[in-house]
Formats: sequence, C-alpha cells, structure tokens
Amino acid sequence: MRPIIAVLCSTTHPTGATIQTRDSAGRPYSEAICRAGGVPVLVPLGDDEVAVRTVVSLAHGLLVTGGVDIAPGAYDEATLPECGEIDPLRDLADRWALQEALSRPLPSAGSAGTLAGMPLLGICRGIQSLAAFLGGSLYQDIPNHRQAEARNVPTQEVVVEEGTLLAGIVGAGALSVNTFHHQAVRRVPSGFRVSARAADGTIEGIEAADGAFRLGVQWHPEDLAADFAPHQALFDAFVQAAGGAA
Ligand SMILES: [Mn+2]
Repeated sequence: MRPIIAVLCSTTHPTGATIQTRDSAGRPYSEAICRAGGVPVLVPLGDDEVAVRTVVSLAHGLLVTGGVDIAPGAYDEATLPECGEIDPLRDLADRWALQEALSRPLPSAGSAGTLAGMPLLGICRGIQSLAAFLGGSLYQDIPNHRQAEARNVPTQEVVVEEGTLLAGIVGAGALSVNTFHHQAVRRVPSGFRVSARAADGTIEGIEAADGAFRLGVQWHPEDLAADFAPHQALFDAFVQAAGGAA
C-alpha cells in the first residue's frame, strides 16, 4: 500500500459573486508526492477540529504547505504593519494538524523508541508553521527573497549544512533554490536545528535534532521537483519515511 500524505489546503477567494470560497492546494505538491510513490489527500480548512485531526490521523505523513502569513500572536508578538494577509482558519488547521501528526508513532521508529509522530515536511509557510507553532518565532518581513522569475526557476543558492538529514537527501553545500517569501524563521524551536541558510544568513531549512523526519524548507521544492533531482529527492525521502518503498 502506498503511504498517504495529508496535504494542508489554503483558502482561495475566486472573484465573481457566484463563486464560493475554496480550499485548494497547488497541484505540484500532489504531483511530487505521486512521483515519490505516495498518495496525496487534501485536508480541508474549517473550524471543525475533529474533522482536521481525523484526516491527518488517517495519513502516514503530513505536508504543511505554503500559504499566507501566520498571525504573529502564535509567537507572542504584536502584528507589524509589514505583516501580510493572514488566515485564522489555516492557522488553526496547522496547529491541529501538527498536534495530531506529532502524537502518533513514526513508522520507522528505531529500537530506542524516542521518536514520536509521523514524518513532517513543511514548505515555505510550512517551515514557518513548524517554527511558530512549536515554540520558535518568525521575522515578519525580510527583503530580497521574493523572486520575479517563474516558480520553476532557481534564482538563489542556499548552503546545506553537513551532517544534517537534509544534507543526506539533497547533498551538503550549495543548492540552487527558488524563493517566494517575505517572512522567515527567527528563533528555531527547541528540539530543532538549522539545516540550511541563504547567503544573507536567512534560515532556509530546519529539522528535528533527534533525526526524526521533521523537516522544513523555506523554498518551494515542489515547483522544482520535475526538473531538478535534489528537489524531487526531498519528496522521495519524505514518502519513504512515511513507509514507502525506497
Ligand atoms: Mn529564500
């Protein structure tokens, strides 16, 4: 059986009076998961905590997708004017989904038995979710990380730190990435470490310090995965950690 990956939706507000607000997730997430041998299941938003938790509980891994900004109250800060659009339902869904995902045993847990929870991959807003909802904090506005080029075009380099889980997947050293964010991880949550930084020092990757597959990246690997092997490798490793074939 192929591992099920829960994919958090974002809210979209199509224009037009007869078109209702929608929950959606970019198709590149699903395509990258399918190529890796997983089965994506979208998690709708809403104020029904049990509904969100139930969908996540049926999955073997959780993908925390990109999206709008997180309300800074999550990390006990006042909202600055530079903070962008927020979505309270998405904040709730992220919180519930992370709690649910972290309360379940890892399929690949070793004999030590210290690892808890299902594999997690946080992308863009997703890495910020890991930071904001697990005890870290964010910069509410940073310059020079929003490229004008197409989403599948790498425009910046990050340096992946040797000895990290991320380095084992994409290789240590320079990695070409895309960049579509104006917020970034400021304080890394307890139990996590930095795995990659941009040239300006911006944190571009964090991961669980205990080796569990809980990984966040600030770029959008799903948009590069079809063309660049290291970015697909991230999804391959994620699905494999969730119980898929190598
Ligand atoms: Mn960046």
